[in-house]
Amino acid sequence: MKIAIVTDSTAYLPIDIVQDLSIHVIPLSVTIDGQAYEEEVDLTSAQFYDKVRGDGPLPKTSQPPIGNFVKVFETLKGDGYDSVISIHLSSGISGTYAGAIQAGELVDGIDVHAFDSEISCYMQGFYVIRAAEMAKEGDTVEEILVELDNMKDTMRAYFMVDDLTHLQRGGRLSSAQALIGGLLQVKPILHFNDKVIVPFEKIRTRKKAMKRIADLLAVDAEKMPLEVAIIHANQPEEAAAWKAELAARLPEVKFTISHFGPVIGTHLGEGSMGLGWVQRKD
Ligand code: MYR
Repeated sequence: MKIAIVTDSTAYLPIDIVQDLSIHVIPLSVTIDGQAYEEEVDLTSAQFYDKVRGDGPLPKTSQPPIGNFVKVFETLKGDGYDSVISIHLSSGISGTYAGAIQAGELVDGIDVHAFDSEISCYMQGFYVIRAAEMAKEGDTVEEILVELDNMKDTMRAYFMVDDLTHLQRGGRLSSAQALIGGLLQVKPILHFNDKVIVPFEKIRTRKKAMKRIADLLAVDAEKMPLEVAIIHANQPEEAAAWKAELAARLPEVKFTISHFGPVIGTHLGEGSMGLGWVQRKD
């Protein structure tokens, strides 16, 4: 039984992990000034933030075309794979997961199991890495899917943005919600609830929001071993400083620094920061 693990670019997995674990990545794209770029293939994160900063053009994002999924699944079939587990960003914020299901129905001779991470970014990556490690160790599709479902119990992510208009403009946080909550005047902490982004708490300043997120992490770190991702939108120094601070407070936690690439950056804006975690399997 040969199982392939597929994901999309919004997991923002480093290339060494992708190669070591034979993960297949399908890119989403971002369009700037009428020019479409597959993220992290045609456009790096740094290039993206440079292009759209200030009064720069308003970018738009697109899920991968179904045909791209079909091509990957056909190739995997040709390479002798029997099954695919295709892990994607939350179905509440993108049609990518639905695209994977549709494409799976179009390809005969290989079983495609799409998995809705109900989250995004490196937390999606946590699922992908676990699935790829299990596939390498010879676990079955059923065993991997059960483990992915179990991971949902301890998967958490909290994040904040510098400017909520990116999320509102892209329709991933309703205007009504933002206005009713008076969120535009504060630095709200956001999270995923039932696959969509909702405010978690209103906090006055960025510093206090980061402290509150760190406290939420500390509560879970008391209960179980964790792996944690610090995710930033073009703020590598701030992310490194936050990691040092968190690691001093929680020495038993394993930290990784990741980033919000062009697609997620389109909806969050430069300067966004987040923390996500899941129970670690040592
Ligand atoms: C598409 O066009 O299909 C992609 C839409 C992506 C929406 C992204 C919304 C923001 C997600 C934030 C994730 C934060 C995780 C810590």
